[in-house]
Amino acid sequence: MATGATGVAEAGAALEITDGFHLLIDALKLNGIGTIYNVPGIPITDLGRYAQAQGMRVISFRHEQNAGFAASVAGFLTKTPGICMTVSAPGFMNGLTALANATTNCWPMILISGSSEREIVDLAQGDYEEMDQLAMARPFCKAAYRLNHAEDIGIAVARAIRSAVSGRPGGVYLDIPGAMLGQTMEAEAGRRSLVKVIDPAPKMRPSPEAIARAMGVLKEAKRPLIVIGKGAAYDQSDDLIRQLVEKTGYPFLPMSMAKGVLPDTHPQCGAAARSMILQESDVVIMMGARINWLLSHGKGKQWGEPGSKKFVQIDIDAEEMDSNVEIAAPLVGDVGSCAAALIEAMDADPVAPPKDWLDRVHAKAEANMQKMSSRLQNNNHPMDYHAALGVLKQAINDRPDTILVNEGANTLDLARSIVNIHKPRHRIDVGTWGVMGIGMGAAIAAAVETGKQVLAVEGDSAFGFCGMEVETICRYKLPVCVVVFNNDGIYRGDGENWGGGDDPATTAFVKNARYDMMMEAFGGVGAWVKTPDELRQAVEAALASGKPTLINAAIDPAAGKESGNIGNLNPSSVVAQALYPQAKKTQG
Ligand code: ADP
Ligand code: TPW
Ligand code: MG
Repeated sequence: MATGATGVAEAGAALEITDGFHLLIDALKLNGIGTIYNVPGIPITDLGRYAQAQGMRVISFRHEQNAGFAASVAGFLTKTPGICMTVSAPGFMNGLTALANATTNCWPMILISGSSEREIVDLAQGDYEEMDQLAMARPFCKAAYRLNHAEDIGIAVARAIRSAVSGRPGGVYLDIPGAMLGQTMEAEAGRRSLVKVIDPAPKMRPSPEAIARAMGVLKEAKRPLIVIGKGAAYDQSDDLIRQLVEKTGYPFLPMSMAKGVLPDTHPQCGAAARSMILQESDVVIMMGARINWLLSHGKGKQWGEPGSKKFVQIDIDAEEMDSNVEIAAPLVGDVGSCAAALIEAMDADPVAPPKDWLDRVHAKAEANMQKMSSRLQNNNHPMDYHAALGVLKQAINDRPDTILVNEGANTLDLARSIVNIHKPRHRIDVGTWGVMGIGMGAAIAAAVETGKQVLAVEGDSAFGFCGMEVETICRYKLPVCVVVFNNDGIYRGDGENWGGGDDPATTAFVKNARYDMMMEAFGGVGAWVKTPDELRQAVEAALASGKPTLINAAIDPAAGKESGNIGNLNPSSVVAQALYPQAKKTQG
């Protein structure tokens, strides 16, 4: 008999009690959370079972890091914290990387971990999976709380949700001592103890003075630019962003996970003229994008003459302003409210669309795209990245509802610039840290949260960090097609052992590895393809069928570059060139 969350019928009399397990489930459900990304074990095995019995979707993973990545991506996609649930010490630690990554990316997530007996942990008496998890978690998240009493569950969950989504979103840790889950309470008192969070992420409107200041800067602009970041994608005010961009007539540049907020094919998209617009623009509106390493900290050659730019920055977090360069006009608020206020100001006092500038950006973008287009159709043998990505670009153009997940080095950098995205939040990648291993968690979360088809384009190394989750994809029958760009290694597959020994190069993998057979091992579809035509057929079949599929795409081991587009970030050794003749190949 189903017990229901709040009542256990005993000996015919309705003994209305509830317990920590069920209060936690009820608290999550009350706040609109319907999915848990989980790896079972003591003390949370039954929590997962009960959650499933109570109508929640519980997706059990093979490794907590992937469950955590999935939760964080669910948070990005839905503006509701994704929930990752783990066991104590080792499971908790495995989830912690994802929690830290969520915080770094400003994605809301809650890591709920079971923990051992407080009294034993605090006296370091060696409990099962003993660890002071609360203390460990603190530096890696926005907030960390421990729940000692079942009657506090309602308020603790409310606090965790609000901490995760309000202001700048991020990761929150909730520590659940196992004993607490079994505590009982009178059901009615339990119901009353639950808290529904009202307005968890209140709108933050910029002040009229701040808008006037920004308008003053925009009025002077000759070569303006709008940089759209994943904070804007997260905000979901897609219509307002489009209105603002179109009203200004300014070219825009999407950061990687903001591709699709406006379609990459939009006439004002300047992505294909990136170098030129970054260098030559005189006023830049940063919209939910930090001026961090991904934008060379707003300095250096990439940004043209020092002092040649003024920045208007829209961000929910006031502390982000002036983090790297002076911000002439800070707009502290949510993207939607700031965009609406700017639109209103421009309705009253229009800015002139910079036609000549936009024409120049167009011309440059066209020329660059032209140069690229023939490379995308090459038939080189072995297949190179460009030919393979030409096929995937077409596949996404044909099915713009497909969510693209992307990780690797060359696989990431080239796919980001080649594959157009047409809809908001339809590209998920390695984010601010450039973390490898997010791919399968992201693909699973995207499929679960949206019900849409997912295409995960993975470097063979990147895939290795999370590949076991293909079993999860098969088990839950998710519409995920994984394409592994198999170049036999990290960056390239043709590395040598610089000491001349028998061990393989540090960056090389087994040649001709059959990743496709991993998917087949669990009942999914596998394909090993070596030409663009074979790839096209396999992708078509996968996207048309929605079946879990892994396409192992053989890529020329010599086609990639060391570290993809960011080889310049590798530290250099002054003696390497003299010591190792091979260093020339990777270090130029
Ligand atoms: P990207 O990597 O795409 O450049 P970042 O992750 O560096 O983007 O920046 C995202 C920024 O967006 C963060 O500074 C964050 O504070 C901000 N942000 C997050 N949510 C919102 C929101 N709803 N409105 C405004 N800014 C937001
Ligand atoms: C958690 C360092 C950055 S990119 C990469 C590694 C290991 C793999 C690149 O090879 P791949 O792609 O995926 O085969 P390709 O097309 O260039 O061959 N550990 C973590 N994160 C990062 N970023 C690394 C290591 C890294
Ligand atoms: Mg590789």
